[in-house]
Amino acid sequence: MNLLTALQGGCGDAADALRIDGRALSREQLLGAAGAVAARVAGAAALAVPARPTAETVTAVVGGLLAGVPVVPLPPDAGVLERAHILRDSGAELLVGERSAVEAVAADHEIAALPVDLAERAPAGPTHPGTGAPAPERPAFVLYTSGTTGPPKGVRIPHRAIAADLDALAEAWAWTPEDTLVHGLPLFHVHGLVLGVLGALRTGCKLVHTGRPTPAAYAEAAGSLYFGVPTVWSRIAADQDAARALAGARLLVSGSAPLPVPVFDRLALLTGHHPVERYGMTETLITLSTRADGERRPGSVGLPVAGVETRLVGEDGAPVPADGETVGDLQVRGAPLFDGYLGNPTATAEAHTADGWFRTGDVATVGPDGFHRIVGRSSVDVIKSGGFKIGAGEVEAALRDHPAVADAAVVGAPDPDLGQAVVAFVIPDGPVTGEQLTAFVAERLSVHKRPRRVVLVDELPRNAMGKVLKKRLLEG
Ligand code: MCA
Ligand code: AMP
Repeated sequence: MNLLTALQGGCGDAADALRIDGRALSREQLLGAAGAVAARVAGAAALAVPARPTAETVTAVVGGLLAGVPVVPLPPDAGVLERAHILRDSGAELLVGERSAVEAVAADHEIAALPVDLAERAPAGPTHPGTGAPAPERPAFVLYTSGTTGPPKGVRIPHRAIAADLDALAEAWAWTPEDTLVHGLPLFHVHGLVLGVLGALRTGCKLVHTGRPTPAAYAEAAGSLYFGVPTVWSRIAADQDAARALAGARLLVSGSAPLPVPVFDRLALLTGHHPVERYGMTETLITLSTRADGERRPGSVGLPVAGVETRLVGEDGAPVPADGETVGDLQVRGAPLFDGYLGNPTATAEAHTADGWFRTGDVATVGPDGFHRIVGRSSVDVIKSGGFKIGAGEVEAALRDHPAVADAAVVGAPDPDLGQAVVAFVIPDGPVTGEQLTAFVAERLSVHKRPRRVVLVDELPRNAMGKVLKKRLLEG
């Protein structure tokens, strides 16, 4: 399946089709270097890419996709425990990307490093990998996502899911080759990587990656289409000059976490644009969105995108009324869905209903007009901070590994900048400081998973079954 149609189509190329990390590449240059990667990695079970936002990272990803080898992005700041888990669980046989990054990871793990050379070109001839087309059901990515407990699970995302979702989004957002897409999101999640990179390579629009998603960088990029998580948009809304500079854009798109209504309103005031809000998950890609040609209502994620169906069910499993008020568990099905957690059929089965719908774990309402509103998550143990999904259980387990920790409970406390901030309540078992525990977590997991605040306590509130009462921790 040709996922990257515009990249491979070769029409209308520009010298700066891709701008990232201070470099500009044409699509022809990218395709040439990625074709060389494809030739070298063909036949591997999977390849891991240390996903700093660079031209080498994009080339490594595209090389894997052309060769039909599943790509496993590694968060660049992943601590030892998280990195070892991802590499082992995914079965990645090669590390492909920037020389310094692949060599650093290979020094700690038993895996071969293959540095990307941007000057290299694909070998000529019709048989090199990349001229064929991987089967639609072949996994394009294995992306790691946190659940309520345990280490992150590998989500297998087939080529067909990505093609279907990007086409549905192009239709909903009137996304064309004339656009210049701007964002500064990480390249190890769906938002920055699938939408933010492959979206540009499939539609044929230019892409500017800003490195970090700062208001100043967004303002300077002069794009037409902007992607951001709510933390990015609220920082822009607080920076009048940066926000006003986006007035010339065509469409601002928010997702990965709820966009607060005051941020929506302020963006509308300063930029003149009502932002599109869309909803998705690693497992489902983007399933709901407001539209470029439709109403963009604050607090609403709109309608199912083409190829997606949704339903809301109550506790008894029966559908809830579409009255815009009654909340139900959101379930989805359709073309952009994943095809299972890698090596974990039990988790895959648990995530689906007997009649084949995926349980998102989010709670929502739907109105008579079909507009959806995400109300929250059914579990307090899944935290969204700055758009990153963080499993409370994973952070608690890391804290409990510290010799001076007797027990720990982690919650997502409301935070005006990050939506939720990771806060740890820890019962110490010896002298230890909050800073030491934060550093301990950062070393083992990713930087964004470390607690922003550690509260040392004598005991944790529990119910009669011994379960920690997290709601009480949040209130107190
Ligand atoms: C980070 N810092 C910390 C901590 N965490 N310091 C102390 N304690 C902590 N716990 C440091 C950073 O390392 C950095 O340090 C400094 O704080 C400020 O960093 P900055 O980048 O400004 O902000 P941030 O607060 O760390 O992050 C905000 C962010 C980030 C940039 C918005 O959260 C982000 O990139 N989010 C995007 C997440 C995303 O793409 N999710 C999509 C998931 P220093 O300056 O020294 O480095 S895919 C998905 O959800 C679905 C499919 C969907 O719907 O999209
Ligand atoms: P992830 O697993 O990182 O892909 O995160 C998916 C989760 O992000 C969803 O289950 C939602 O809880 C949340 N999410 C994504 N987009 C939105 C949105 N527009 N509004 C509210 N929550 C969102």
